[in-house]
Amino acid sequence: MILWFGKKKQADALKAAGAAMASPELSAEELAAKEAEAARIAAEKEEIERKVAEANRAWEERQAREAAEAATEAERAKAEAELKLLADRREAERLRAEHEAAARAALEAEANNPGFITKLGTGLSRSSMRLTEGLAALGRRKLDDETLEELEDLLITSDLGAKVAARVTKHLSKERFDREISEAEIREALASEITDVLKPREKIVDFSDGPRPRIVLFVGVNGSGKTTTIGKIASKLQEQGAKALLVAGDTFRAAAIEQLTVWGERAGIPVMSKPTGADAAGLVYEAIEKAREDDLDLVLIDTAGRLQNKSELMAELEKVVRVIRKLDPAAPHDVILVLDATVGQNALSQVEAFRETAGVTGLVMTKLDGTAKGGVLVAIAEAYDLPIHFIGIGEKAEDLRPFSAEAFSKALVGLGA
Ligand SMILES: Nc1nc2c(ncn2[C@@H]2O[C@H](COP(=O)(O)OP(=O)(O)OP(=O)(O)O)[C@@H](O)[C@H]2O)c(=O)[nH]1
Ligand SMILES: [Mg+2]
Repeated sequence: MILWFGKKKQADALKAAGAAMASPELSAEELAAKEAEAARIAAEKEEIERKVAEANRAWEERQAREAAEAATEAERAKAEAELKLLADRREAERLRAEHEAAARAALEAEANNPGFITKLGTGLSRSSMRLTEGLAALGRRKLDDETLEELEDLLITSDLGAKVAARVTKHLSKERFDREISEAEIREALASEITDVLKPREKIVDFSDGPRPRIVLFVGVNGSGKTTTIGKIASKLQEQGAKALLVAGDTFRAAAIEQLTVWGERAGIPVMSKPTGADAAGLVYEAIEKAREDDLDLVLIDTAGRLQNKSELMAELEKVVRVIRKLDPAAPHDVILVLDATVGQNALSQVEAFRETAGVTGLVMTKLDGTAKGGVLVAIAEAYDLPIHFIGIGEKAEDLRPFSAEAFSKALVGLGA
């Protein structure tokens, strides 16, 4: 009875303690074994839970570590890419500078080549003749007021302009007044003075540089040499492998279109044209769009010759410039005024008018062969802050030369020939 009661009490106690399925029939050993088993299972479960938690923690730690590693790697790759980009840019810049320096050196060598100066001198012989003869007449003389006055007159009549004439003689008198001076010395001194006036205007243009497509507009009075100059430049560009397009913007005359086409064919550079009478501005618009599509380097646009005092024609030129600006506000990138040296002092008013209308950025002077008026280039250089890119000394492709202040000055005073 007591035992029974004891068993029941034990069973109740077990029940109360939450022991599962305690059986009143189990003996004390069995109960102890069961308890031990339950404890073992609980311990095992706890061990498994601990292991799972540990595994989870390890996994989470690994995840975090891997994420951190990936972030570091991404940072490193980004920094590396940035460094590479910087190095690439530096290299491209270095190559560009190297190319530019080489092109400049080649052009300068060409402009200062003694053979060229001799040729320019021969070309400029008529320009230099008046000066040369005059200088020879001055002979070996004392540089007194009378000689200086004669020299000043000589320079004025050689189209150098009153301002340059006064400046040069004043400078000469400061340095050598009242001293014996030989003809050769006068020439040397004169060449040096003229070089000083021209030097700031010396600017060799490198069409391979700058924006793409670089849009270059040629303007000037009738017959100044625009079409020929474009043709000569096209020949050079072809040699240098530029991808260019010539535009026959002189739609007034059939002969003009044909003339440019001949130059283009000779140089192997395409020419875009429209029938005579077509709107020049429209043609120019289409040409620039095409150059963009074809990813060309250069567009050289010829225009019809127009006298600077014909306001209607000047307005038409303004329209061409306006249309170009609509496509690209920075264009035309060059507006090159082509001047004919034979017109002498009239060239000054051409510069003034075309600068106003078309925003001239640079000059070319043609026909320096066979004129007595080449000195006007010095007057222009004195009056206008405009670079002189090229000079023309004949009708052939090779007769367009980069402008060199020194070569020109020497040839003008008869030192080159
Ligand atoms: N001697 C010499 N002749 C040149 C030179 N440049 C151009 N010419 C000649 O001058 C003439 C006129 O040249 P173009 O190129 O047709 O002149 P343009 O400015 O296009 O003339 P328009 O289209 O009528 O306005 C041509 O016979 C050329 O061969 C040069 O430097 N020296
Ligand atoms: Mg022409």
